[in-house]
Amino acid sequence: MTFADLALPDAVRDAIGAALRPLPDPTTDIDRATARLHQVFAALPTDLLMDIMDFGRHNDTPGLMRVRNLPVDDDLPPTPAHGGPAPGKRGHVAEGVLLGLTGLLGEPIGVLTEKDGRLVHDVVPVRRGARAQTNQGSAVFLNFHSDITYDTIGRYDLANPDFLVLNCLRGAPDDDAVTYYADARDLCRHLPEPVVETLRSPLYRLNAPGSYTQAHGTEVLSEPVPVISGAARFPEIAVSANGTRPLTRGAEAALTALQEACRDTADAVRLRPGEALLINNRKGVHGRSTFRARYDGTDRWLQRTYIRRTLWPVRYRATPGDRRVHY
Ligand SMILES: O=C(O)CCC(=O)C(=O)O
Ligand SMILES: [Fe+2]
Repeated sequence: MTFADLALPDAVRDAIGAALRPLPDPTTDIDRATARLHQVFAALPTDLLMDIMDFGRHNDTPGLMRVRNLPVDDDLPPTPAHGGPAPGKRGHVAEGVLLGLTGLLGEPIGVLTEKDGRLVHDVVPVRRGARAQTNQGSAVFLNFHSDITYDTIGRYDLANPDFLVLNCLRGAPDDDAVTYYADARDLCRHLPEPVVETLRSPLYRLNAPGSYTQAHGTEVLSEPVPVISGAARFPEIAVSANGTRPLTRGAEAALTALQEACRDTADAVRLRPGEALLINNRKGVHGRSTFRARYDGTDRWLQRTYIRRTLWPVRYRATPGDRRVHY
C-alpha cells in the first residue's frame, strides 16, 4: 500500500501562513486555538481537505500520508537540545500547522509520562538518549513500533493514540533521517498464513515505553496480547519499540519474521521543513533510521501530536486538572 502524498498549492500555503502568523501560542488556550485553526484550515481546497478527512475517518485508506508545501515559521531558533520546547521560539506557524492538521483527524492528547503531558512534543535528538529506543535516539535504528501508552489496566494498546502527526521544522543536516511505515495489510499479505495466525494469538507482552520504564529502571510488561488483531481486511497492529516479549519459541520466530517483513514492505520518507506526516497508529507500525546528530542547534527538529479520534473511551485516564492530559 503506497502512502498518500499531498501538496498544498503555493497560494493556499501562503494564505494559511498569513492566517497563522498573527495567532498566539495555541497551547495556552487549546480549545479556542483548535476552533480557530479549523477556520484557517477550511481554506484548503475541498479535494485536499477531503483526502485528509478520509485518512482520518475511513478504514480502507492508507495508514500514512505526507502533506507537503506547508507554511513555515519566518525564523527558527536553534533546535532545542533536551527534548523540550525551544526557549527562543517566537512565531507559532509550526504549532498552528501541527494542530490544524491534528484537528482534521481528532483531538490532541497529552500523557504525563511522555513529554510532561505537553500537547506539542518536540522530537529532537538528545545526547544522553542517543542509543535509546525512543524519539530521542539517533545512533540506533528505532525499531518498527506503535506509540503505546503505559496503563495500569495492563493493556498499552488501547488508550494509546489513534494517530500521530509529525511536522518537520528542520531536516537532518545530512538528510540521513528516514521515517518508515509498514502497513499491517501489507504485512499480512507478505507473511505466510501460519505466521499471521501466531501473531494473532495472545502470545506477546509489550514493554512499556522507554519514557516510562526509564523512571522505573526495569521492564514493565503488559498482559499477553496478540500483535495483530481485528478483521482480516482491516488488521490492527501493536508492537513496542522498547521490547515485545514473545511467550513461546513459535511466537518468537513469528515476531522475527514480522520485523523482516516490516523492512521488506515499508514506505520510507525523509522529512523536510514544510512537510508533515500523518500516521495512523493502528493500521501500521513506524520506525526511524539512524542519523547523525550534532547537538549544536542544527539538528533535525520535528513537532508531534498524539491524537485520539474521541476522548470518551479514555476518560478513565483523565487528570482532574486538564481535560486532555492523561495519567
Ligand atoms: O523521528 C521519527 O521520524 C519518528 C520518531 C517516532 O517514532 C515518534 O516520534 O513517535
Ligand atoms: Fe513512534
